[in-house]
Amino acid sequence: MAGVTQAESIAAVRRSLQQSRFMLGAAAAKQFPADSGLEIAFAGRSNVGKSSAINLLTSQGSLARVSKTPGRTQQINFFAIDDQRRLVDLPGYGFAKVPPSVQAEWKKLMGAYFENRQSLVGVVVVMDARRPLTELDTIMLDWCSQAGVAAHILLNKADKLGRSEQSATLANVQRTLKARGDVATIDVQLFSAHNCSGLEQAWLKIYDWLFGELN
Ligand SMILES: Nc1nc2c(ncn2[C@@H]2O[C@H](COP(=O)(O)OP(=O)(O)OP(=O)(O)O)[C@@H](O)[C@H]2O)c(=O)[nH]1
Ligand SMILES: [Mg+2]
Repeated sequence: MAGVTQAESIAAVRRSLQQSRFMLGAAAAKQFPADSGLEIAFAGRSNVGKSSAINLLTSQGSLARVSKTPGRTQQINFFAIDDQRRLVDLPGYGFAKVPPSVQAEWKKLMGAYFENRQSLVGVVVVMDARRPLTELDTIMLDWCSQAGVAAHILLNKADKLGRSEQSATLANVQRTLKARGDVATIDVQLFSAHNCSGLEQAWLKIYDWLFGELN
C-alpha cells in the first residue's frame, strides 16, 4: 500500500484491532483454530502484562483477562480480529509456584503451538523493563529464531522507571540483541500498558505484520 502515512496506518490498525473478539481458549493442540490467515502471539513471563498489552492495543478494557494471580492463564487464548487475522495470548512462563505437572503441560502446549504454526507471522515478547531478558525470555527468543518468526520486544511497565533508566535499559537490550546476531528479526521498544507510552510504535509493528505490503 504505497503512500500510506504512519498516522493512516495507526488509525487503520487501531480500528481493526477494536473489532477483536474472543474466539476460544485451547488447552491442547487439537483445539487450535484452523491454521490459515495471519496470527500474532503475545509471549512473556507470568505477570509481565501480556493481557494488559492486548487490552490496550485493542482498546478493549477486558478482552484478555488481567490476572491478579500470576500464572493463572494456562491455556492459549485466541482472539479474532477478522476472518483472516488473529491475536493470541500465550500462557506466561517462569512462575515459580506452578507445580511440575502444570509446567510439563505448558511445555507440551507451547511446543505444539510453536512447532508448526504456519499462520504465525510475529511474536510480541513482553518483558518487564525492570528485569528484561531473563533466561526464559532468551529461550523464547531462541524459539522464535528457530521457527523463523520475527519477534518484537515490549519492555513493559516502563512507567516504573525514570527517563534515564528507560534509555539505559533500551540501549542495553539493543546491545545484547546485536551481540546475539538477530537484530534483523528482533526489535525492541519501551512500553507501558498503564500510561500508554509506546502504544503507537507497537501499533505500527502490528500493522506491518498483519496489514503491511507483503500481506
Ligand atoms: N505499573 C504497571 N503495571 C502493569 C503494566 N502492565 C500490567 N501491569 C500489571 O501487572 C499485573 C499483571 O498483568 P497481566 O496483564 O495480567 O499479566 P500477564 O502477563 O497477562 O499475566 P499471566 O496471564 O498470569 O501470565 C496486573 O496487576 C497489571 O495491572 C504496566 O505497564 N505498568
Ligand atoms: Mg495473561
